[in-house]
Amino acid sequence: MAERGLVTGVGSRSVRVFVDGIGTLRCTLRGTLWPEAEAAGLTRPVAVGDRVELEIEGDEGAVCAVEPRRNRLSRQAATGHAAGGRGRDRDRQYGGPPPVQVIAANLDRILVVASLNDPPFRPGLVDRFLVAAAAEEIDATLVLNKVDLPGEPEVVQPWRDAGVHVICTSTETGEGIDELAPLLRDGICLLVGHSGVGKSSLLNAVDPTLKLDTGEVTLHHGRGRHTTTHVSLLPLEGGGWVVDSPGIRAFGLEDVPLEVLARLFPGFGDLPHDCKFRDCLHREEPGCAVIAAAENGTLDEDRFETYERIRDDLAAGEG
Ligand SMILES: Nc1nc2c(ncn2[C@@H]2O[C@H](COP(=O)(O)OP(=O)(O)OP(=O)(O)O)[C@@H](O)[C@H]2O)c(=O)[nH]1
Ligand SMILES: [Mg+2]
Ligand SMILES: [Zn+2]
Repeated sequence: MAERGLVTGVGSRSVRVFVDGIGTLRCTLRGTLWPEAEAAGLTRPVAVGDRVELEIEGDEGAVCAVEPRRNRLSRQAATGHAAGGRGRDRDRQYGGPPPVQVIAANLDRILVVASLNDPPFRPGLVDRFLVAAAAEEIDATLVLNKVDLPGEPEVVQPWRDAGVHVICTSTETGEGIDELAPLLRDGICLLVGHSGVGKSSLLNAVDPTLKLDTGEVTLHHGRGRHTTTHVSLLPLEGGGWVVDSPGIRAFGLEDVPLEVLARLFPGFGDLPHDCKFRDCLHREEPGCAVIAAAENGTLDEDRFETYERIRDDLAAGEG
């Protein structure tokens, strides 16, 4: 019997698929799916959020086809600093870019979670996620969590000024949870961010029946413990699906061409379209509207500096 289902978890040998009216099944993948994924430069044929066709036998299934993705959030598997440069060595050896790992597919919203403190707020990581969401035309919200801790919640003001939807939350005081909850009720929502910022805690605050594991940060020098180890799609009581993901320390933007970065960068608006050259990288080019705005103060200096840092990393092949 052929059915349609939604992928809720991906293991090394099998995947979990939710089928309406039946429930969640452990499924194998048909062998033909692997060479197709490899040809497309992907680490795996399926990702959480994928809609698939499957054959069911007893209480198990086999995925035979993956429906085209509406969008995806992905990153290059093991590359750059994270893998000690192995990615690029392999590049040279085998003559192809490292495969792309799709974190989740068919998303309606991405919540970029950061914390005010413990671990510290990291503007570069926030912007990388926001750019990746913009590149896939996925609605994004910046969630500043742990606002109960000492610090200055005004750190998010430049993103507010840039027109990014921002909410401030605390799972300790309950602040902002009422504002967060409705965002999770609509379709599939992915939470991403550094380990320890409180992604799983926020989901527990919205739906205590989830009972997700959460972990102390301070024990590991503010780096987070990587408590969540797998990407999983979870149904919320009262509607909506959420994807909890393991903390990510660095996030590359390999899919984003260098000359497109500024057009997707939060806060740059239409400025890059006013540059003299279409492929302007806003370095030292004559007639650059972005540099002019940074110089005359209409563009926030910190925003421009974060852009420069990400652009230069991208240019150096470090995502
Ligand atoms: N003070 C304070 N602590 C929080 C808040 N939210 C979460 N925490 C704590 O922060 C720590 C990490 O929370 P998690 O929910 O495990 O963080 P995570 O983002 O899921 O981390 P990974 O799964 O490792 O990616 C836990 O000790 C939580 O109790 C908050 O709003 N305020
Ligand atoms: Mg977690
Ligand atoms: Zn320019």
